[in-house]
Amino acid sequence: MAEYFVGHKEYFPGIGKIRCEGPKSDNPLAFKFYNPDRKVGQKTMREHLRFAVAYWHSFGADGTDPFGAATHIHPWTSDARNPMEAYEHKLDAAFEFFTKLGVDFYCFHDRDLAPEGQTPIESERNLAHMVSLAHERQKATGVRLLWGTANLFSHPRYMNGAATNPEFGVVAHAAAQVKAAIDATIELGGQGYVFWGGREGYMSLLNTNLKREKDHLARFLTMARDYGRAHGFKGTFYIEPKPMEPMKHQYDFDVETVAGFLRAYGLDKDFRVNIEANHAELAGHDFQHELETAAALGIFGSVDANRGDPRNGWDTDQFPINVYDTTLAMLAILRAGGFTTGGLNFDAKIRRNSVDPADLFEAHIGGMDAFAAGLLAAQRIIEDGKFDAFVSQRYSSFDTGDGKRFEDGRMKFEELAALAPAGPDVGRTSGKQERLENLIMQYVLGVE
Ligand code: XUL
Ligand code: CO
Repeated sequence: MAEYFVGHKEYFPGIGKIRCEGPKSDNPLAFKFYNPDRKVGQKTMREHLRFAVAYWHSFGADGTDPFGAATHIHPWTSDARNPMEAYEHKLDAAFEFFTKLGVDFYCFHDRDLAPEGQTPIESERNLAHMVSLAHERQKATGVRLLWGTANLFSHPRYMNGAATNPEFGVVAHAAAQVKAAIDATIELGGQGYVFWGGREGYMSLLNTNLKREKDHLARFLTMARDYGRAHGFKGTFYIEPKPMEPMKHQYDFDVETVAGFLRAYGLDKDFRVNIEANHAELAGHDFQHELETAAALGIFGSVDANRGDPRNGWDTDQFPINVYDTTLAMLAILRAGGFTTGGLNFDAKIRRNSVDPADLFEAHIGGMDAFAAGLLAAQRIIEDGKFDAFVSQRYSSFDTGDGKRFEDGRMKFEELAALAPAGPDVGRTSGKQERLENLIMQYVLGVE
């Protein structure tokens, strides 16, 4: 992979290509577990994990919070002579970062890449300009687009929703944005296109026609899908569930809700889910729960890899570091057959007081190591087969005889009722949770 910053201003001077130095390294700018070319089962780590950097958090966010102004002063913005040049420099900084870190993918919103214009046509022109530059940089470096999306939540016009807005004109505005963002994704060879409905929900039911809004959302998604397919988009459409924030209630609450919605409106063939760890937590679920639910429903697609803080109820978007969680996540992902068009996108941001350029590298290094270690542990769990053997045994009464006839639908309810066994010990089989938890600990701590 070419070192892209050559010939441009270097935005992360003093930081070179990040390499794997093994678990004992004390170099904060080295991988400890992520070794891209290491084979784990049939694939390399890089092929399994398909890491992506989120353009918005890494190059757009500036540390602003509801109580204070920006703390991250980006050189790629401050050295620009006009607004568009700032976006061009940001692109240079981003590709320098991708190549130094050694990730194969990135993800963006339309407005991360290019500024909004005075009219939809001007916005589209701005985006097209930046897309052509991004295309050149993709070709020069080999970095690819995991997915694109449209920001349908920041502009004030979307305060009452985008596709679910009670005013038709806003819905049309959202369509103009999504159309251009799908075009950009197609042009850049994006493997997916995400819909995150940040404002698709309500603040109060007193002013909301819930049924009409959901119908409009489905209508909008159907039209966008048809447009994408007609214009050559072969990738996966994803819905990213989130229960709330910024709205009090979002329609794409969690995986199960999204699955029901997709089926109700006949969208389940083209759409899968992009599951974010922090969103799972806000919905009151474990990350593993959302992944396994998606796999069970046949809609597992991609992951926004981050973590929340269990002590507070908002989307802190921190980098993932909990190897127990990443092990259970990778176990679910491997069992689902691994990623196809999806990957692990770090929808995560460094903290407001992380103001050194190296902090962005160290954050990603930690996230990549956490998932690499999780992958190693999960692969060993699968290869050893102890958990699978236990769970298979637990359900073995359905493998033959009456249990199998029940499972296959070859039994009447009366017959099932008549087969109720007598005796006090029926059902008194230990679930062995503690033994299994101890076993997980051995795999997690045995990573090498
Ligand atoms: C917001 C969020 C978004 C989506 C893309 O919580 O996760 O960044 O991932 O719009
Ligand atoms: Co996300």
